[in-house]
Amino acid sequence: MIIVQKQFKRILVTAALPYANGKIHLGHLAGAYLPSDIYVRYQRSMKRNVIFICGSDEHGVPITITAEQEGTTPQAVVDRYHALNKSAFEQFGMSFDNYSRTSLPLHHETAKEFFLKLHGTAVLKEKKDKQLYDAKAQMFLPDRYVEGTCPICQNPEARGDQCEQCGTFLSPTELLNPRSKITGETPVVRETAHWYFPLGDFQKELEQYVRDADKRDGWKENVLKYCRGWFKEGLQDRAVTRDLQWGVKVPLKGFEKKVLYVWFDAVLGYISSTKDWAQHLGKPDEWKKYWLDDSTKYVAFIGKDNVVFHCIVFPAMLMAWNRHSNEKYILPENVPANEFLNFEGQKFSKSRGWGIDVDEFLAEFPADTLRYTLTMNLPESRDADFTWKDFQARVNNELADILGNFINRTLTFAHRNYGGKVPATPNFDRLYRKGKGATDDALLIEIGTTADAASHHFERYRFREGTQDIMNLARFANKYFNDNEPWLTIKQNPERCAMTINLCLQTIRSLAILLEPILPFASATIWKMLNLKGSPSDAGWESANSISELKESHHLNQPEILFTKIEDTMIEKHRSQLPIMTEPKSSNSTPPIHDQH
Ligand code: B3M
Ligand code: ZN
Repeated sequence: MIIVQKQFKRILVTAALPYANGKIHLGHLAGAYLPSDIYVRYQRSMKRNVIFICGSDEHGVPITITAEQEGTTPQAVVDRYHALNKSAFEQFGMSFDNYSRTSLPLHHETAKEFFLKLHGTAVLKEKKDKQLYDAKAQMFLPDRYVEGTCPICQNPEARGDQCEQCGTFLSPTELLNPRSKITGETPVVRETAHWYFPLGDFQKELEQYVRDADKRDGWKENVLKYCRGWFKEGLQDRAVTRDLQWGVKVPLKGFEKKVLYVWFDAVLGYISSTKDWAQHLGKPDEWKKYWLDDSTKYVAFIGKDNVVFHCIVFPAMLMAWNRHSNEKYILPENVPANEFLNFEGQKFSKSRGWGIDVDEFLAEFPADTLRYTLTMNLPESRDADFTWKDFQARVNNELADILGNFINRTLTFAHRNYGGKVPATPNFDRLYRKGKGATDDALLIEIGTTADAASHHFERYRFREGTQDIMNLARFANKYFNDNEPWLTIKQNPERCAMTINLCLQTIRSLAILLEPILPFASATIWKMLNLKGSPSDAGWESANSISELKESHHLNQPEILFTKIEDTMIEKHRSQLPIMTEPKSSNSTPPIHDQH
C-alpha cells in the first residue's frame, strides 16, 4: 500500500494509562510502553517537536474492590501504585514528558467539562436500565462487583463485565447465580437512570476516519481487523455513567451518587495530562497546540485489549465535541496496538503467580537488557513470548558477544596502541574515494543504509525490524574488525591499521546514536567512553551517517564492560521459581469488546 505521508509540525504521543491497581509487568511494557518510548526517542533524535504523555488511570471498580479487600481507601490504593509504577517506568528508562494521574482535580474538571458539553448539546441520552443491587451493602453492583456463572461456558467465576474463560463480554444481569463481591449476597434487580453515548450516530464518520487515517499513515492489520469487526456488528449506545462513589462525579442535579464510567474519563486523561504538562512548563495554553491544531500528528500506543476505546469510543467522543465547538480536537493519526506478550508460553497472571513485575526484574538485571529482549520479541503482529532462556541468549550472544565485544575490543586497541586517541588517517580521502579499501567502503555503505533502513521501520512502528538492522551493523563492524586483523597490520601496515580503528570508532559513535532509542543507558555509557559532549540524541539521528565526527587525536575514555553475561544458574533459579501450571496454553485470541469494569 502507498502511504501518503502528511507533513506535520509536531507529534503528540500517548501511551495507555495503566491502572493504579497493581504493578506493571513485562507484558505491559511490550504492549504499549517500550514501543512508544522507542518511537519518541527516535523522533527526538530526528529533531522533531514531540511530547510524550502518560499517567495513572486511577478510577474503576478493581481499585475500589482492592481497597475494600485491604480495608483501606481507594485513594490509598492509587497513591501506592501510582508511585510504584512511576518509579518502575523511570528505572526502565521511559522518557515521558509528563506522567500525571486521573485523581487530580485538573483531570476531574476536564472530564466534567467534556461530559457537560456532550450533555448540553443533547449528544448524550438518558435511559432507565435494570441493574443488580446489593440490598445489604445498599449499593448497585456494576461490572466487576458481581460474579456468577457464565451463561455461555458455565464458568462459575465469570465477572460482571466479562468471562475470562471464554472471553465473552457480559453485563452483570446476564450472569447465572450472581453474587455480590462485597457481601456474597444474591443481588436484586433495581431500576436506575444512566447517560448513554450514541456510538451508532457516529459509525459512518468513524468508518471514514479509520479509512482516511490508514491511507495516510498505514494502520496495523490487526487494528484494522478489530475495527472492521465492530463496524460490522454495528455500534450500540454505551452507558457513560455508573452507580459508584469513586470516580469523577456526574456534574448534574439528581446524579450526585453517580460517577462517569472509567473509560469515559480515562481517555480524557491524555488531554488533562497534557494540560498538566503545560502548567508545569509555565505555559498553560501550550497543550492546545498538541490537541487543537491539525498540523499535529497524534499517535496513541496501546495494547490490543484497548483498541475499541481508542479507535472507536475516544474518536467518537472527540467528534461529538467537534460537532458542537469551534475548538476542534485532532484524532489519532494512528493507534499502533500490539498483541499480547506471554511469559514462558502462558498468559501473565498475578493471581496464579505467573510472570514477573518490572521492579522485581530490574532489581536483578539492567534495564537495557530487558529493553533489548522485549524489542526483539515485540508482539507487533501476533502474540509473542518471553522466556528466560531467550533472555539469556539475547544478552550473552547478542549484546555481550556482538555489540559489547566490538566496542570493547576497539577501545582497548586504541588505548593500547594509540595512547587512547583517535588515530589519524592521512590517506582517508584517497582510500575512501578510490575504493582501495573495499571493506572500508562496505562498512561506510552499511552505516548509511542502516540509519535509513531503521528510520524507515521506526516511522512505520516496526521496532523489531529496525533494531535488527542496527544490530546487523554491529555484526558487520565486528566482522570488519576481524577481517582487517589490526593486531597484524599495526606492524605490517600501520596506515591500514589506523584506518581500521578510526572507522571502527566512528561506527561506535553511529551505533550509540542509532541504539539510543532502544538502549538509552548503554548508549549514554558509550558516549561517555568516546568522551563526547551532550548526548547521542543531541548529536541527532542524521549525524549517525557522518563518519568523520570523531576528530583525529580526540581523547577517548577508558572502556567499561557494557553487558555482563548471565550465568545459567541465574536463569535456572528463575525457571525453577515458576509455579507448576495446569491451565491450558494461551491462544492468539482476538479481544472481545469488553468493558474493563
Ligand atoms: N487503564 C486499561 C489498561 O491498562 C486502561 C487503559 C486506559 S487508556 C486511556 O489496560
Ligand atoms: Zn464463559
